[in-house]
Amino acid sequence: MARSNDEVAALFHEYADLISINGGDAYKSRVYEKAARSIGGYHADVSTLDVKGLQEIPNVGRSIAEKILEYFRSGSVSAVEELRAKIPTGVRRLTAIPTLGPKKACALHEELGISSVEELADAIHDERLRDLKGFGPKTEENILHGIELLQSSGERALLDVAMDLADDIVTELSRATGCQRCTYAGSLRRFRETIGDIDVLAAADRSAPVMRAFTELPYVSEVIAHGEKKTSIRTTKGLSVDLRVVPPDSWGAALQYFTGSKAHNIRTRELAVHQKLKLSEYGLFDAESGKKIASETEEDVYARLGLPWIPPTLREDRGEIEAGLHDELPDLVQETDIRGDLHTHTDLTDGLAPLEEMVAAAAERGYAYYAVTDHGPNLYMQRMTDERILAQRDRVRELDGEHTTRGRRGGMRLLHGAELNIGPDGTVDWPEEFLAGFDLCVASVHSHFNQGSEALTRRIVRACENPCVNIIGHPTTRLIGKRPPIDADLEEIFAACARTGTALEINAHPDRLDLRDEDILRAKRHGVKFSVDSDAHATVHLANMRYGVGTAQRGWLTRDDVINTWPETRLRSFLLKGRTARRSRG
Ligand code: DGT
Ligand code: CA
Ligand code: CA
Ligand code: ZN
Repeated sequence: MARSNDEVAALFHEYADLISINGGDAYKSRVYEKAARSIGGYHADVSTLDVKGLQEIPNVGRSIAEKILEYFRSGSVSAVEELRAKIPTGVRRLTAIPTLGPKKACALHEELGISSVEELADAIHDERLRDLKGFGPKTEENILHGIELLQSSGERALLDVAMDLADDIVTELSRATGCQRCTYAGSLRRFRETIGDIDVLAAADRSAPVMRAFTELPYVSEVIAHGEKKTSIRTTKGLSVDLRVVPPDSWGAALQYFTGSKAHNIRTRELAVHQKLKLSEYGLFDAESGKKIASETEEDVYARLGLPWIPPTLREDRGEIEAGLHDELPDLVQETDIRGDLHTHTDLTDGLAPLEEMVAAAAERGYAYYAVTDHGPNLYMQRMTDERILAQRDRVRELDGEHTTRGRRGGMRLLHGAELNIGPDGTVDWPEEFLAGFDLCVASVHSHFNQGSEALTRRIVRACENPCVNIIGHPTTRLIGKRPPIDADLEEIFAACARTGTALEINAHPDRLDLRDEDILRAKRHGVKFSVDSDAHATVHLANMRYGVGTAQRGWLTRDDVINTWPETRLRSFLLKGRTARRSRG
């Protein structure tokens, strides 16, 4: 995806925040908020558009279009700079706390002179917030929670941010003189949910030209270390990148080493020692004679240790070594196995693109089926009505099978669904008679995150017991670095899913990745099935599927575990759930 769109979106999000911090009008702030979302989800690269082209983006008018042009012309937008200058950096630092809004941040700065996250934490512990209007013990607890989240996510980047950058670096370095191979390794190759730093590996006989190409990348803000074997840089966005250049014949050993994880490497090294071998980033050697035994490919290295090649997403020392030794590694689900997306939105609710565009983009991805699941009426701001959803259903039926995807007989099948809201008591938007008219229903929690554990658990179990609910969307509702997972009893929910034939979603949005890998592993033991979905609100989000599949792999899932890899007939019979029994009885 075009990075310039993300840049401009981030700038306008900040501008919207600055407007509210400054006590500006809420309407204006919302206008920029909306524009930011539209730009982030727009299919064309905004840096290539003129004033007219820019105004074709939903929610972008002339004045916003001009600010975008100004940004690409001069590197900044004067209106944004003016507000930045007005607001003390201390206040801006405070708004980095995900649970603290701009108004409260301002009050803290003005009333108590607090201008850093640390000062705020101290003030809460000294109970100095108690006297401020609008700050109760509950607010304090929320703020402390936010500070914890902020500090635990630390400097780690979200997966998509790191991946976009790494893809770009690998493309650039591959063009450098003498570069024979280049790829990313480390946590990124393992698809961890957040990335500490990017590790890039290149193979070349002479490292200097590759190192030079690296330090000359346009977004390098600082060269931290510069050497023959390893160079480290920091980018303008604050992310660090390590590049190692190795001789072509040690490629496999180096890739194995720098992919990690550290825990996995320790285990592979132990295996080597037991066989009187020595494993390092240079190769696998005979411990006594020092003779090199394997190094060119990862497959060679693993084979000489008595292991099959282990997929990077499994390399966390969670049993993959034992499984490998017994030839019991799972046949992991791949992105190419995915036949369709089962949770997506259109502009009928909070999506950015009309139905026709979403469907065309899905067909472009080669899907055999595709579900449209806009929000039900209980998220009141979405203004859904029975008439509107039924009108959408008619349109979906008309488009069903109309897109023929390359290499497939017959057209892409469309499923008409909805994303229901699981209310505080576990009920959902529509009565069963109405729900039975949908091909599938996703149901998710969107509010009341702080109910007690028992109430939260009962709430989701009740949704599972609804015969029309097929998938629990973003099951723990966490937002990485922003909102913790809800405190429900997951084991009980997993058991309910398995018992009722309800799938759990692996939401592929890089802010969510929900369920997370460890929970997937636990759920799988209960026999739960999963649906890997993009939850796309724009055509460009459909491509987030790769992060969902990576997460599914980290949870050891195979095709059989993932319902949207199944042929359409098997999927449809899973989706009937309790509805058949009800129909034949009734
Ligand atoms: P990150 O950057 O925190 O997201 O996680 P990684 O896994 O990318 O860690 P990083 O960048 O420190 O190191 C890259 C890989 O290099 C790591 O996955 C395994 C390998 N490695 C680094 N330090 C050690 C070490 O002390 N021992 C062993 N065996 N391997 C190491
Ligand atoms: Ca790393
Ligand atoms: Ca590193
Ligand atoms: Zn959704």
